[in-house]
Amino acid sequence: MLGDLNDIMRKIWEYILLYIFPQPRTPLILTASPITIFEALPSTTPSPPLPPITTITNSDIYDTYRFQGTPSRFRILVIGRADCGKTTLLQRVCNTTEDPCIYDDKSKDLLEPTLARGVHDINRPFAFKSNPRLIFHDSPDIEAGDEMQLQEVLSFLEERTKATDVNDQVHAIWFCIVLNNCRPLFPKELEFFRQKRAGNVPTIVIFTGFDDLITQIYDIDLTEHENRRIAELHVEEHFRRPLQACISPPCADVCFDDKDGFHQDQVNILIEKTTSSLDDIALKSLLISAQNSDS
Ligand SMILES: Nc1nc2c(ncn2[C@@H]2O[C@H](COP(=O)(O)OP(=O)(O)OP(=O)(O)O)[C@@H](O)[C@H]2O)c(=O)[nH]1
Ligand SMILES: [Mg+2]
Repeated sequence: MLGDLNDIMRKIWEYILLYIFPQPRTPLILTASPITIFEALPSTTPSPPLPPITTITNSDIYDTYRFQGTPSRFRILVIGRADCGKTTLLQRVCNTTEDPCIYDDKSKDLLEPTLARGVHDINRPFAFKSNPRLIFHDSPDIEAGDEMQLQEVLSFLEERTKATDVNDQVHAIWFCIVLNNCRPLFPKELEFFRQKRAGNVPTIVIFTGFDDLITQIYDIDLTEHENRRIAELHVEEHFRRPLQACISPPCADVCFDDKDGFHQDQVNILIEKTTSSLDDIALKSLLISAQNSDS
């Protein structure tokens, strides 16, 4: 009896698809048709519960949960090889030459400047006095040693994802990669982008040493502009494209070099790209005001 009804329903549905909505006609439409509701029903069930109009996914629940509270600190995880220019970058962002201070997560206070304690200990956040609302975590050098360093970074991200206070969550990752003609991407750098990471925190890649790359590939028969252009193509082919092909690619990237006079422009681009990669409006405005502020 139910089988007959199903046959009739299926024929009506196919007729509708064939003559009323001839294109596109995919098997997916058929499986999503009302017929499947009847098929799933045992004959004793009185009436089927109506399917929800909007399906709320785990990720929706997570997003709502993730951005609870009002952010007053913008937290950035900085990743990169040793000596790749992380501190230089952060000093430029904060427009300072001072040493960073350890940030105490409990008292929400800046402790004395101490370079040695803060740097490379991912669990010891630090900040600059000039921009105390920008909190940084410096990762261990993921390229050094074994798998431990990368695991430490991934575990740290997972842990911070569980934080209920929005201020304790990591809001962005700045991943520094040194541009080098001879050594493009390192295996563990690529590995980071090949992993599904907890929290889906937006990652911006900062290519440092663009000036060094130009020097490495410099051709005296070409103009300054042409050499720069070739360096840009090199970045595209050997760095940007392989990263974009990964399962968790960066949201954006920006090139940094040591040329005086360009620093502020580069910082502005980095802040703009980081802001664009954020979904939360409160975090966007916090980043902009925290970077500009000196209080
Ligand atoms: N040519 C060039 N040199 C740079 C650039 N960025 C940083 N440097 C230099 O690279 C050296 C290392 O910079 P740091 O900022 O100390 O690098 P770091 O990643 O913080 O180093 P560690 O904390 O020791 O891992 C310094 O001498 C910087 O002046 C860049 O874009 N181009
Ligand atoms: Mg440093």
